[in-house]
Amino acid sequence: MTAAILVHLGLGSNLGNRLDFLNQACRELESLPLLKFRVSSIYESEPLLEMRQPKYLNLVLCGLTVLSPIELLEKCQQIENKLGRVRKERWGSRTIDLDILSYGNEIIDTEKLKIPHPEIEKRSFVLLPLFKLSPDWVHPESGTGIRMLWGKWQQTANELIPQRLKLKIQSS
Ligand code: A4P
Ligand code: MG
Repeated sequence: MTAAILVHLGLGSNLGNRLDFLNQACRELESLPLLKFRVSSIYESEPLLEMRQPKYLNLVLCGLTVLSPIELLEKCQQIENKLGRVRKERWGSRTIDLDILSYGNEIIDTEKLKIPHPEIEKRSFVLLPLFKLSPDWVHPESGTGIRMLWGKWQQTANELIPQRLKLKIQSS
């Protein structure tokens, strides 16, 4: 039997009914299935690089999967398409964005898939929910714990910290 792997995913939405898109994406991901599914609080964050875009709702979730990394990426892209994501420009507005943050301790560096996600350390909307959800998470490449990574971001970045909202994901 294939061993199940713990994966962490980052979700973001900044178009339309953002909460609804996050809810739908969570429902789809949980039924992949992702076992022992857990989800962080929902945070509102400013778009990266002060792009002229609506604010994002972001969250991080985790669960156990028997899918391979590529199979998981394909499932994520199918869910993005199903929820009406249109790809126009890199970092453009989107109904839903699903990024694989980590897949166990694996390091993958291909054109199609980079794990851990290369931008984790720079992104407060990933670091903060990841820290709250899985405080023991360790970056597979650097071996640095999430507490340290989040502390470092707060010392060095000159950006607003994402705001935790009282909104909740409806469990399926
Ligand atoms: N890809 C490679 N590695 C991965 C991975 N680990 N997870 C490839 C998911 N996809 C991965 O992604 C482009 C390609 O990346 C995919 O075809 C896949 O093969 P995409 O989702 O089509 O394009 P994108 O999302 O516009 O590009 P990218 O580089 O993934 O952007 P990000 O990093 O997702 O940034 N501001 C706030 N506040 N909150 C946000 O959530 N998100 C973005 C998008 C910009 N600004 C934001 C937020
Ligand atoms: Mg993406």
